[in-house]
Amino acid sequence: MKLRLDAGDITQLYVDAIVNAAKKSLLGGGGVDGAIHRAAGPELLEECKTLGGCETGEAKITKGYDLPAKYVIHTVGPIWSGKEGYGGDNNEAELLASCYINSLQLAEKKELRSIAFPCISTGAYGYPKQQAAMIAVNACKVFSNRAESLREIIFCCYDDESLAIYRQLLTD
Ligand code: AR6
Repeated sequence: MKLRLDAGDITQLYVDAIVNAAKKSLLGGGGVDGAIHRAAGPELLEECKTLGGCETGEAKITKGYDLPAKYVIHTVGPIWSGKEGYGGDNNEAELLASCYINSLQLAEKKELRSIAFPCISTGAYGYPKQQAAMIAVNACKVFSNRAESLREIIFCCYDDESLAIYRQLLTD
């Protein structure tokens, strides 16, 4: 099992599944969610409409349609409510870890080999980037010890700050 970094747009990746940092309705939005829906085409929204939304920390899977990725795993990250350095007050850390674990579990259930994550919750939802990255890497490392089908987990960093943070964490 390999954990690696990629810089840039997650919609361009040829992997079995890309993860979407979605909202509870699963009906599209801005940021990476908007980019994924644009690149996948309107059929993605049609399938999302049949899913009945998604709770924070949970995950649901759809096909990838026009994306190079075969599947999209939609997960809903927590909205940050704390102060930087003080932790969130509403279970944010546990919920963010659940996003990663539940997405990985869905990928295993479908016997996928590769999955790429964006930096969930660190855009519109305001989660401090360093704290979110530590949770992401830790959850994926723990999961990798019991992975069966998965061979590769990619952290897709869209901005330079996230890229630097993940580079540091993955070389530690
Ligand atoms: N590829 C990879 N990462 C990207 C891309 C891309 N094409 N575009 C943005 N990012 P955000 P959230 C990064 O705001 O904080 C949506 O409206 C971005 O730099 O997309 O979980 C949903 O519908 C950041 O590091 O997601 C929800 O309402 C990361 O993706 C809400 O935003 C996450 O930023 C979810 O907020």
